[in-house]
Amino acid sequence: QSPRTEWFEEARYGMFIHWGLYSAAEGLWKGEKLRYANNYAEWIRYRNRISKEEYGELAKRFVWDKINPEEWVLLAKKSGMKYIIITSKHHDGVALWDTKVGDYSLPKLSGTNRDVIKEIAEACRKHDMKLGFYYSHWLDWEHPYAWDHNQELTGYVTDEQFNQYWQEKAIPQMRELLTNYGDIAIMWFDMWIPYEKTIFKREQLEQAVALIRELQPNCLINSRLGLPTDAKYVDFETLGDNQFGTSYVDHPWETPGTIAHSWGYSGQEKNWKSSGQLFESLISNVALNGGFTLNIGPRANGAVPYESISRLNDIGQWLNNYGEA
Ligand code: JFZ
Repeated sequence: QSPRTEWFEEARYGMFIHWGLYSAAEGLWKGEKLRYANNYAEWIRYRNRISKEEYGELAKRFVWDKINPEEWVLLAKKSGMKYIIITSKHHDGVALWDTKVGDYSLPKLSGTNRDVIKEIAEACRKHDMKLGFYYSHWLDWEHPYAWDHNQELTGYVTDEQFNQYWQEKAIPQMRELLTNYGDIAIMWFDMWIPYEKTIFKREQLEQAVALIRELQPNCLINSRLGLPTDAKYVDFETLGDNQFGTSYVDHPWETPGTIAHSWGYSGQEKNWKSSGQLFESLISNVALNGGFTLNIGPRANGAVPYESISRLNDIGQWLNNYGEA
């Protein structure tokens, strides 16, 4: 086991944050609910076939004088969470930070000089919280040469074209994230099928590993990068969403979980899990040497839904009273 992962094996409980243009849609597009019942709110551009231009308009709905990432950090801290992973770029291709790679970013689309990634990085440093970035490396519905697994939005893409996306957008953007925001604890990738079944070449994924090792030698890489799970590439395993451990595992692992259904904010959520259920998920994973990364989906004004805050508080209170550090 590498010393890199030591803190992660102690941490066990972290906060996932899904926040982006989709948060402003709130699971509705022009009065129409997400197509396909039971779909994720952060997939609305894809599911409801929204054009890039119209989707970009959602950026106008962000309420900048209310948005304060430090509040998310304080909520995590108070809830007993030891790290935060935020969607620096989700499948929609929108960079939350002030990227110099292209102009498809939240700051540029909403005409603000605020850089939420910079702010959360500063708040994490201030409050002694580890920070990780979710970066959607294979799906990017904005770049014409990136991939969408059904080739419905981007159309058919050749190997050469995909490599152009990789070299001109993904790699340079990851370089920015790993250069400009201080210590990054985790790069969290999200390709849930083996790379051989995708357009990726092994060398391209190895290029990402080399970049991360070069710029941030302590940064952990999760298994959804897509390379075979061998310690050289993968620091911890990410199970399927909301899938929990069934037996003791010897290497570091975690489950990413939601409090209701969607990851991004949806006004349509009905079935919120109980505090007890979520707590049981945490405890059962920890008992099997795993961890739990529990998601919140703040709204476009930065507010975290009451349902999420109350459940985080319940778990946090127990941890603060009875949990061993
Ligand atoms: C992916 C994303 O598509 C989703 O929007 C969210 O970001 C989530 C954390 O990850 O969705 C998945 C990924 C993997 C599985 C299911 C949904 N899986 O392995 O079962």
